[in-house]
Amino acid sequence: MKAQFKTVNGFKFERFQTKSFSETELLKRSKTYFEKINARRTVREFSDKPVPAAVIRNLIRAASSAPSGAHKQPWTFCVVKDLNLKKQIRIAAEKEERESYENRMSEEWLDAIKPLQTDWNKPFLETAPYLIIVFKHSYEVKPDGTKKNNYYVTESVGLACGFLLTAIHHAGLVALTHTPSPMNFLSDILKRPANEKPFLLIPVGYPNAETWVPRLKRKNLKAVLVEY
Ligand code: IYR
Repeated sequence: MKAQFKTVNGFKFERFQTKSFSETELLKRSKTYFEKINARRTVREFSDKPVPAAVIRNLIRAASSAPSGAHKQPWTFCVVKDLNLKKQIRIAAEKEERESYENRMSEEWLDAIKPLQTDWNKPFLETAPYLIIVFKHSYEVKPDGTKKNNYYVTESVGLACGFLLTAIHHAGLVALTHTPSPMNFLSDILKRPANEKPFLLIPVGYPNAETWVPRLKRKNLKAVLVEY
């Protein structure tokens, strides 16, 4: 298909065309994809088996293709492979997590995550070959030092993380959506500028040869869907 362009009020548009499938094909494709994505699990037991850096770069490309408010793409993906940095992150995260588990989280919260059997120990922060730390840009700084707004930043970065998780699963790797709290230590260790705030810490790699995950049930369609 030859590329087509037009100009609207001085702004360039390009023709977008996508393949049209029959209803039978739509049904089959949507079901196949559901089955594939439904097999994704959050994993906490990582193998230290290396993953090529080029794979991780493609995953970040996929994540960064997510829609964002005013197409600002208000995100940075920090990919940490360096063993010393991973160790620093583990030590800092475990310090915060220990304080959270022992003093900051309510009984109700601790009770809610009991089925996951997590605690403040985070060995995966060193075992996983990569840590992807996602930062959201609350605003941008122009070359002259003035601030420029971003829009729907949390929604946008949430979408990019969703894209990242599906890309990781599709590639055949596993991930953990880890939220050490508070996360400011990541800005310090990774020396991020003041307009970037840590959003999610995502260890990525292969699962352990023997990996166990909580036996969780997902809500059925009836519980999550309202048809009008
Ligand atoms: N952030 C802590 C605790 C934790 C909180 C929730 I909500 C979870 O779904 C799982 C864990 C941790 O990562 O251990």
